[in-house]
Amino acid sequence: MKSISSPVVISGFGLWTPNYSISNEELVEAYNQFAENYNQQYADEIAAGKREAKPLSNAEFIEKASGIKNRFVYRKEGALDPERMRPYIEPRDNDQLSHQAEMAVAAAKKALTKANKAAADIDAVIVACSYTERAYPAISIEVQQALGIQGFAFDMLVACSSATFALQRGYEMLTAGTAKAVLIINPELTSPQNNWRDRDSHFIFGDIAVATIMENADSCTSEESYEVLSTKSVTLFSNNIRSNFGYLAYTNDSDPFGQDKFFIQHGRKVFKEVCPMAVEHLSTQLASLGIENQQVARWWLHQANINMNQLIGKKLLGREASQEETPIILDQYANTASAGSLIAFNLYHSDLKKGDLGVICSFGAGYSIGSLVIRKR
Ligand code: CO8
Repeated sequence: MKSISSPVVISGFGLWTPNYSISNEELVEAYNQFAENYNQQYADEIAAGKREAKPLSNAEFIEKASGIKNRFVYRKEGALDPERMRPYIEPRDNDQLSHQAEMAVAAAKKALTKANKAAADIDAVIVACSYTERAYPAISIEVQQALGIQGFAFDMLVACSSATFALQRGYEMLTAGTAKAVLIINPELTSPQNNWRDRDSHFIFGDIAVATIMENADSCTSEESYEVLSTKSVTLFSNNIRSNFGYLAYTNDSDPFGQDKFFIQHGRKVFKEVCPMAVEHLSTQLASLGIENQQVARWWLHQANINMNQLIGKKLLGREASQEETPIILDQYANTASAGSLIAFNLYHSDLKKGDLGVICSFGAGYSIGSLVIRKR
């Protein structure tokens, strides 16, 4: 173990975007065709009150209710086929790089370049996201091998807060001296868990991978870095965002592809309960550092819903927050589970000046809230 002296910094970051995207219009057209086919197929049962008709979706509603106009997807094939309504992701042999590892490696390479680091400089890898495509061997260990990193790796799942909670674990390892440089990757492959046949949620998610390098300031050679001033997390159990997908389906004879196995939420309740929690969480954290909310130059907030972010921004600042202060990336990327705040960070940072303060914050399923206060060096 080394002795601890120098502060922890974020020294590299990278964003990998899939090749395919789906606009609201394309999504709605496919869903509505599926719904009409369904309603026709079950017309008698629907008329007899034995089955509910599928309601139609609407692109204007989606944009107004969520701020989403587009989403990137790892695979587009199949997702817009009214007869299928789920992407086709081809199976791979055990000796091929798995899908999520491929996404993770692509983002990791960008972060390593930005941090001016080689694989030999890293000794810990965390893959943190809402789902991993298998339980073991860990995706992180596969990524570690693919990049040629010596040391240790592990996966962690905290839904929307996977990214911020993983950054916090990286911070702690560097503070404790149990790692010298940590690679944190969030390969959010959400499209397989999206219920493409459900009008209320089919528009919400997109796929993406982000990666971050953390190290102590004394080893940092990056042209751009951010000192971590504080980390804070809180969790509070709620069933308002839930998926029952899991390995018990085989033993309790439930349908492994049943409705409850997808992402399900009570969006209004989430909105109402999580916004005040996030405001309180962030205001308290900043106050403990002697920082007033108005002194923060940029808030890289979780990206689930534009109205939510505007409300949180207003409560934090006591006035409307600008796009510059609380950048929104939902229009192009949709909700990318834990990656949203870091997409915003990757896209909206270059104008910050030395000494500027920023906050990275996630909020959502769990419930969970995770935040880091950082300062540009
Ligand atoms: N088209 C047309 N009408 C629609 C549609 C649609 N697609 N969907 C719903 N409607 C209808 C509703 O049925 C309702 O009709 P009625 O008034 O007749 O009952 C009406 O529109 C209004 O519906 P809502 O009240 O539900 O609409 P809202 O304005 O509340 O918007 C949202 C819905 C967008 C879902 C909103 O509530 C929201 O975003 N809330 C916040 C949710 C949130 O933050 N969730 C956290 C997300 S979880 C997460 O980030 C990670 C989870 C783990 C990853 C999972 C990977 C898959």
